Amino acid sequence: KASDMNSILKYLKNNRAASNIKYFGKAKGKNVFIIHLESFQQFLIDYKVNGKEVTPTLNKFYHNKNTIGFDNFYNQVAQGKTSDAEMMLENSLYGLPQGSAMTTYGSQNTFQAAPAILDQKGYTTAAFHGDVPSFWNRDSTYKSWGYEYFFSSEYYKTKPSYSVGYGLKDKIFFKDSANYLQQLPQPFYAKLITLTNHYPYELDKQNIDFPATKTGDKTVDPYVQTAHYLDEAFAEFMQYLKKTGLMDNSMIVLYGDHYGISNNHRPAIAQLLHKKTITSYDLAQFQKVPFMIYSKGLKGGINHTYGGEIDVLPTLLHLLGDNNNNTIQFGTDLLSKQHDQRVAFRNGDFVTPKYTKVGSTVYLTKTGKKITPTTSQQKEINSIQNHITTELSLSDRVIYGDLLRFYTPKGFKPVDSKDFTYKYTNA
Ligand code: GP9
Ligand code: MN
Repeated sequence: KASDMNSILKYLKNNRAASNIKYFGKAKGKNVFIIHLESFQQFLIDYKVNGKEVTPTLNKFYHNKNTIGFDNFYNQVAQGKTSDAEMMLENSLYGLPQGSAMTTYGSQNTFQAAPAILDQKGYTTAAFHGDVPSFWNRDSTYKSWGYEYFFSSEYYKTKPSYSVGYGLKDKIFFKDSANYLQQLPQPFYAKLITLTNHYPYELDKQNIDFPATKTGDKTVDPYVQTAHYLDEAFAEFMQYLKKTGLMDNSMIVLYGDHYGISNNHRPAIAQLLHKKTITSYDLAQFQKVPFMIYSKGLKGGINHTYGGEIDVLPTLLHLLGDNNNNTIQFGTDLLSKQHDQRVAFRNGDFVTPKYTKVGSTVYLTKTGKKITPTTSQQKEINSIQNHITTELSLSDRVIYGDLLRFYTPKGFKPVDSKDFTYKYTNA
């Protein structure tokens, strides 16, 4: 019902975070790259195997003086995995408690997604991915989100040796994507979704350039090898960005979508983290993924703010100089002084700078110590829980009820997905 929108608008009005004058508009007018690091966890950053960094290029990028690198940023996906991450990143709406919102609602729902917002500010918008267009219903969903171009596997030259697992190997993917990027009118918003660092972390012999870990868990041990390959692929892409000057006139955003090593591998995780045992607290903290924003001239550094994938869109819009005052977005700008540091997991668990709650157990976030809450702590925890539950259910109501069709932010033109075909005409 149209009236359902009112309670959501009211809730969001009370939960807005104003932009931070130190960062607002600092990347205005620049191209935007969103680089999706498949199954990439934060623990890999600066991680070493046999004294060698797994991802030297990403590490350097993370520590670059013009990069803001977040070290308390969590993935918040559920069953929709990659698609949940995409939904949060580009809409600031949560994925659903079950299934994938892109699959179930991507075709028919109304969205006010990043590509549509930026298209209306004069950006060219394009998504790149080396898998078939129908995976996670991307071909349809991207039209609802306003993507002008979707370069899926159909747009890339393929040979059996070019692919592994779900699709194109990352090095070939980045190299061939450059041919299309070259032709996009600037400024553009380009999202590149990598693939090789995906379970089961397979790679052909000639591309293996790093030792596997030795936990003895066959699912876990090759993870660092494909992560290293992804790092090399990114290094090659950076060379291209530097050579073409894109490095200087773009904001480059990197993020990991979700875990690569699932909770079913506790003994191996313990070995990787050099711990005796792994608690539920450790597993919650293991859900951290990278989030980095590079833009030449930006004041970088490691930022310890707690946040997650839901917060990306408001953060980026402020950096691009968009006040973003009346959109339906559930996250808040990570760089805002009013940013909300209560991070929701999709099952209702949460992390805040003070508490980490898993099931009915509460830990102190700083130390990992399990607590029996005092009366006043319990009050605080209940109020966080109440907030988390409300936020998740309001976001779900937007998607289940297709509520965005009843509300168009001022200055925004609704997307007509029929405007897009993604037919390859350039052959
Ligand atoms: C497939 C890829 C993988 O195209 O994005 O999705 P995931 O299995 O990680 O959800
Ligand atoms: Mn994924």
